Amino acid sequence: MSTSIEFQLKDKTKVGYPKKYKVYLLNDDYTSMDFVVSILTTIFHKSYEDAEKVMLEIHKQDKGLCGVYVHEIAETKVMQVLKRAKEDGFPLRAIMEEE
Ligand code: NFA
Repeated sequence: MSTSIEFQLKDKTKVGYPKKYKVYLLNDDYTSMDFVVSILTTIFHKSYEDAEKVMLEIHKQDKGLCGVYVHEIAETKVMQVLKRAKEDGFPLRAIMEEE
C-alpha cells in the first residue's frame, strides 16, 4: 500500500501568445481633423500620410482601426487618447476590442 501523498502545484507559467486587442478611434462632430491626425502620428506612430487616411476613414465610416496591441499597451493607448482629448477640450473617444 502506498502511503505517499502526491501533489502538484499548478504551473502558472504562461505559454503561447497573449491575446491582442484592436484600438479604434470613433468619429464625432467636434474634434478637429488636425487633432486626430496628431493623435495618430504621436500615440499610434503613424506617418502623416497614413494618419490622414485613418482620420478620413473614421470621419466617413464612424470608426477606424489605429493599431493592435497586447492588453496593457492597448489600455495605455486608450488612456493617452482620452487624456489628450480632455486637455485639448475635444470629445474624441477611443475603444479597445479583443481581436
Ligand atoms: N468628424 C470630425 C470633423 O468633421 C473629424 C473627426 C475625424 C473627428 C475622426 C473624430 C475622428 N471635424
